[in-house]
Amino acid sequence: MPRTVITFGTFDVFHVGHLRVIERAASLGDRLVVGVSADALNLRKKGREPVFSESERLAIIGALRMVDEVFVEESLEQKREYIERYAADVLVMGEDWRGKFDEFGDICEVVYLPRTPAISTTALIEKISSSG
Ligand code: C2G
Repeated sequence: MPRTVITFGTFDVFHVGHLRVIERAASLGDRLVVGVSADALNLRKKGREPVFSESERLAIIGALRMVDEVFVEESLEQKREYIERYAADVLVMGEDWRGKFDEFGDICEVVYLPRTPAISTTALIEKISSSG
């Protein structure tokens, strides 16, 4: 049976930290499904619009060769539904979410991966906006 991995993220202003987590998630199974946060979810969660729209972020993630399928993550509360819909065997999240999704351990394996140090969308936005 092929092993399906699912992961979630905003992936705004795509950078190498995003690439590394997707590569590591893909290496844990045979098929990788990625839920990309909806613009509305982002606004609720972070209080600002992403730089790249949901359709742009979806296009970028979907074009990666490690990614087999992408979908829009409409709400954080639907995780169980998404795991079941895509028949995921493994849920991968960055360690900033450690402990938050342990409840899904009854239907899949839950893995938290370390973040790539010293890079973030917020830091990039600040760097770009102060470079002009
Ligand atoms: N990431 C990383 N290293 C960084 C930055 C990000 O490993 N330096 C990882 C995060 O841990 C996460 C993924 O990249 O696994 C996407 O990060 P975000 O876009 O910040 O995702 P987030 O807004 O936390 O959305 O359902 C949960 C949300 O959709 C997660």
